[in-house]
Amino acid sequence: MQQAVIAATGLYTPEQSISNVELVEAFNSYVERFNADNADAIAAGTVEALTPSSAEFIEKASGIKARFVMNKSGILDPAIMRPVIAERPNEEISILAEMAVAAAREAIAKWGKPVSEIGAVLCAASNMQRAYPAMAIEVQQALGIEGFAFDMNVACSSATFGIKTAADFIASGSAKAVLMVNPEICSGHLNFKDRDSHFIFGDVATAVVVEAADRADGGWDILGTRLKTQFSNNIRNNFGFLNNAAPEGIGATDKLFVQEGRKVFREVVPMVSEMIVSHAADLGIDPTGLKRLWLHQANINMNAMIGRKVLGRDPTPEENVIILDTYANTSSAGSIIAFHRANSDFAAGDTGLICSFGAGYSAGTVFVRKR
Ligand code: CO8
Repeated sequence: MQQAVIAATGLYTPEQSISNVELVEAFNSYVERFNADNADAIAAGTVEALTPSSAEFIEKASGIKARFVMNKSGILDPAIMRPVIAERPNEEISILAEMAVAAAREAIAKWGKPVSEIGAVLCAASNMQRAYPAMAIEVQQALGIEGFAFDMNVACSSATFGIKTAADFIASGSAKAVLMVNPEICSGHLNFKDRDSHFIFGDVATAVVVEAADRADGGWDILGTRLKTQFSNNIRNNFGFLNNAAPEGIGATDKLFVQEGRKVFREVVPMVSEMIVSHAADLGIDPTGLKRLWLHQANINMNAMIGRKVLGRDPTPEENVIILDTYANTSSAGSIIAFHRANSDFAAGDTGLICSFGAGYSAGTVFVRKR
């Protein structure tokens, strides 16, 4: 069976960023306006007054200080409160594919081989721009790659599921190299009028080239991959192709991201910690000896708890990489941004873990060793 290697990664970061203070200022203006417009109904008890948000709460509860976005002006306009992204004609590359291509170009340039060696493209992300044609096929076309391509969605766990799928294609001989991209415009499905979640997500794209070990010059041996899913209603987005058939139409808020954040925290931390420890044991890896954790980036306190359970001590900032302070939760891309930005000090033989977790529930572990 042919082993697989992570050969290179790439990152596309949007130009615009929103700080917590800016986000909260816009939200609180919206709240003030809503409460003033509905003063009579609020006084009569038929409408509930909205409560302001706070930048201090956001940073303390999540570790997020800022997020990158594709459109800042719409999100920060209290009369709009959503990104405004113009639809493009079919002849033009779509915005999600464009972000993915930018990240892929960096990964391919670092890899240093011609795209003719890539046999498959996977677009693994939480939200696709459209049902079809696949984003992955658009990326394939833009980069001049032959072979096959398809989209896959496992919410925040999409990237580890994508790496596993790529490694399996290599093991079975379906492709010699696979490009996996994770474009995320999370702001497009975030309810910026919801105090509990308006701060959580940001936009970004990442890319990973996975290659057969016998052809790879360097990179990272994939020592083992494991996937897990367990149904939960605690993170949902009911947007879908049947919305148009629903009696109430498309506008309901459950067609955007909703979650029971506390329950997610409580249930996902033990599930993921146990999964990492048992996968490490099955691979003969001592988890306390891992040099680095590149975990999914949803909440800094969650990552600290998982890090402590896996390493058996309080991890140092170098051991447990945090990028959510400036990127927020970027869904599938989070653990790949962390890996991309914090692996250059690894020596041959050093071992680390890429791990993602999120809606489904879903979780994926990818143990890697520097070649
Ligand atoms: N400002 C001020 N106060 C607030 C705010 C706010 N914005 N929001 C809530 N509060 C208040 C609450 O009212 C509450 O007050 P009280 O105690 O008086 O009732 C208090 O703060 C505490 O509220 P919470 O219990 O909600 O706060 P937590 O401490 O639990 O923190 C978090 C909330 C940060 C959401 C936390 O629960 C968390 O991070 N949980 C884990 C979430 C997670 O990992 N989710 C995974 C989602 S990602 C995924 O898989 C989906 C992928 C799809 C992506 C698509 C893009 C849209």
